[in-house]
Amino acid sequence: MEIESANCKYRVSECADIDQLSVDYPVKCDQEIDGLETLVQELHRVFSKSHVNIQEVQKLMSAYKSDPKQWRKFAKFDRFRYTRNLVDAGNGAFNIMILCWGAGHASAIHDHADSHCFMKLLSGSLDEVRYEWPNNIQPEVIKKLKTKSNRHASTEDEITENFTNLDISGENDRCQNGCQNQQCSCQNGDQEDCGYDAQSMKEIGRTRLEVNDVCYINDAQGLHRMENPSHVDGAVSLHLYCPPFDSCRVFDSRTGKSNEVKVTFWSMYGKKIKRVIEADPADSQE
Ligand code: CSS
Ligand code: FE2
Repeated sequence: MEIESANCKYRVSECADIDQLSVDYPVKCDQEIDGLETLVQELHRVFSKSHVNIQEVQKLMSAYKSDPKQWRKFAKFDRFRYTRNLVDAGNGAFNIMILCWGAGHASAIHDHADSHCFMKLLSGSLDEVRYEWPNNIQPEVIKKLKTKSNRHASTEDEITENFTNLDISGENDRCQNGCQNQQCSCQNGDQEDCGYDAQSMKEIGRTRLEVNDVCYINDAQGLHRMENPSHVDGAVSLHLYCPPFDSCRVFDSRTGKSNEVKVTFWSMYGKKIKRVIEADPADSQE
C-alpha cells in the first residue's frame, strides 16, 4: 500500500501497512484555500469519509496560506511555556489547534500516542529535532512492526537488518524493580539508586520549518522535540491530530526515561480556560 492510500482515520498501529507510512517533501499542491475557516470546512469534508489519505490532509494544510488576521484570536501566548489552543474538535475524528511558542520555548521530546500528527507553520520558525525510540520502550506501533517483521523475515539476520535500532532479542527485558531500564541490575527498585547504564537518546534528523511549511510525523517514524530557535520572536503553528489524544509520553534526552503526561488546552475556541488548582488530599487539614 502506498502512502497515498494510508488511512489516517485509524491509529497508526492499526494502519494496514505502517512500515510504508512515510511522506515525501515538499508536498506539492495545485489548490489554494482562501482562509482558515475554509480549511477547517475542507478538513470536515474529507474526514466525513470512511477513508482519509495522509497526503490529502497534507495538501489541504499546504493549500492554506497563513494570514494572521484569520488565526490571531486563537493565538494566546504564555510567558513560561508553549500553549495549546483548540480551534476545532473535528466531530471527534481530529483536533485542530494553534500552538504558540514564546521566544526560546521548546517542547519536551515526545511521542504522538499512536496518532497522526500534521503541523504547519503560521508565523516565525521552528526547529523539529527527531529522535529514535529508546530501546527499552515498546509502543504499540513498534510491537506491530516487529510482529510483521517476524512474520515476513526468514532469518534472524533479516529481522535485525530491518530494525537495527530496536531490541528484538527479548534478552533485555526492562528492569522489574521500577526504573524501567532494560540494562539495570538493581535489587531495590529505587530509581535514584539504580546504577544502570542510562543511554542518551539518538538524534536522527533536524529540520527548520518556515512559514507555510507542512510536516508530518507518527510513532513509527520516531519521536521529536520542537524548538523555537529565536530568542527574540515568537512562533505560531497549526496542528492536526487524528485520532485526537489527551495524553502522550515525554522523554529525558540524557537517559531515555519516560513519563506519561496529560496534555491540556490553554484556550478553547478563542476563550482562555479557567484553571482550577486542585488541592492534594494528602495536604488536607481536615
Ligand atoms: N505534540 C505537541 C506539540 S509538537 S507536534 C503537543 O501537542 O503539545
Ligand atoms: Fe509533536
